[in-house]
Amino acid sequence: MTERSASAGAAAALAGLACAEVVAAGPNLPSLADGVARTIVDTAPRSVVDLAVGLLGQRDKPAVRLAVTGGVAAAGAATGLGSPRRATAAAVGAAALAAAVTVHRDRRQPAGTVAVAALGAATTALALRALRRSPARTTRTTRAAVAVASLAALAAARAIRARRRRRHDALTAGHRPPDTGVAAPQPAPAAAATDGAEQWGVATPLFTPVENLYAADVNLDPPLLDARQWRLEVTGLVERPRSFDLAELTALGTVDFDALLVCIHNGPGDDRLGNLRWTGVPLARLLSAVRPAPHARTVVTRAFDGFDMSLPLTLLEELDGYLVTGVAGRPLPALHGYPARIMVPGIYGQYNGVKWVTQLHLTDRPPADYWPRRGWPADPVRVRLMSRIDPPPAASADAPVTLTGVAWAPPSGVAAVEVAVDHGPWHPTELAAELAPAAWRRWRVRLDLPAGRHVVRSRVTAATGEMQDERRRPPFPSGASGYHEVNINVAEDGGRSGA
Ligand SMILES: Nc1nc2c(c(=O)[nH]1)N[C@H]1C(S)=C(S)[C@@H](COP(=O)(O)O)O[C@H]1N2
Ligand SMILES: [Mo]
Repeated sequence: MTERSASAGAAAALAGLACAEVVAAGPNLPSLADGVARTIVDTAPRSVVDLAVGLLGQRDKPAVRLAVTGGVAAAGAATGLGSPRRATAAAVGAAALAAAVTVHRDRRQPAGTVAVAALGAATTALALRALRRSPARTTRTTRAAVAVASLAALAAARAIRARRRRRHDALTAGHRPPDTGVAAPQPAPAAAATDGAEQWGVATPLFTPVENLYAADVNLDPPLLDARQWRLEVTGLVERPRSFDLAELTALGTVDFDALLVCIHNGPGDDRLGNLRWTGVPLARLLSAVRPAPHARTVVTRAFDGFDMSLPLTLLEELDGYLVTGVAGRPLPALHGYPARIMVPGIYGQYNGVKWVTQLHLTDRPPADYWPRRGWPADPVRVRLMSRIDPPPAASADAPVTLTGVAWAPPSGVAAVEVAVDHGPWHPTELAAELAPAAWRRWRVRLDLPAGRHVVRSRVTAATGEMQDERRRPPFPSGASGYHEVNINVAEDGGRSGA
């Protein structure tokens, strides 16, 4: 006797998924769940992606994974209501589809990926058969237990992959004997790494710790590339097409530069940006080694994950671009593009090049890149100048309050930052020394504020004289804008008056 049951179907589908994920995680075969999730990322309308980033921020990836897991359970529930033969056919069909989209994304291990999918389908079919037998023997509790165990196994598979990534970063960061053949970036001449504001109590550090740098990309898990096999192909309209390994690239000469990386989704007050010291080969040097043809107009930067972005050569004459191999004195972490990424300070992250870069292709054709195909402008969008206020300290009316923050205006740099209280007049602030025009600049201001609740706004003026745009704009299509505002409650006297 078999019972047609949604809960048995859902539990069986989760068991199949968990089995596939655990088996794939061990030998580092691609994750089918991530393959499906990536397909969703690649095909979702631009407005849906924007909404997800806006609502979820850095939780976007766990959310997509959760959606896939939920989708598998729901599909299983529907399947559980059908006949056993149909249920098996549905499991095989879903697994085949998952394998196809996963292999399409990552072609490194097609046979292993198909085998994992087959295992998942078989597990689902067998589990469904077992769970659907006489309701007396397989109670709701059994089904719930199978579902819970499957979710635990999915978490374990994630933990295995997270551990592998940490090991990869530790290895490439040179924490182990250098038997990996990976060339660490050359130690660069020690430029001043201070802006003189260490004693100011600015909450935002001058340099963002790499571990705290936001991450944005279309992958569920970053690719873990082997620098010994990695190459950069320079192709298209060049006199000397060439393939470089990492050592050949760094032999062109690396420089250190301080610059912001800003996501186009970074709204007023947000944290989707970082200020770091990067190490890289100037693109000008790299391009002169291959000699672009006179009619070449654009460098298409292509990456291992299928992401691509075009940089007009005229833009590269105006802004310095780099092939980045290191950050904060170490090789790039996997999450941020190991072994190399392209960066052009002054334009937003999604335009300033690609992480895990594999190819630079010179062309005279118009761009047809990952995001422009989905509606974003094809021309690189410049970073908007902005000022951000640190969370205000506790304040009372009997002493001035010090507000601090950071402001940026790449590529020209910050000339002035001002603050206004309750829409009153603008007060100048004191600026820390400029690290680099493409970096952020810290500021502070002392204000005497009467007791009560106030709103403080800040704005920046660039070295070019351009002023920060007050208008609130969404990230699409040209970057979020608007003044950052914070509320501050000033107590009557020394905070003794209580709330
Ligand atoms: N290969 C690749 N490069 C990429 C992306 C991507 O999805 N794939 N995303 C871009 C986007 S949208 C941003 S904001 C920056 C983020 O870089 P980070 O993750 O190091 O902060 O990388 C850019 N480079
Ligand atoms: Mo981004």
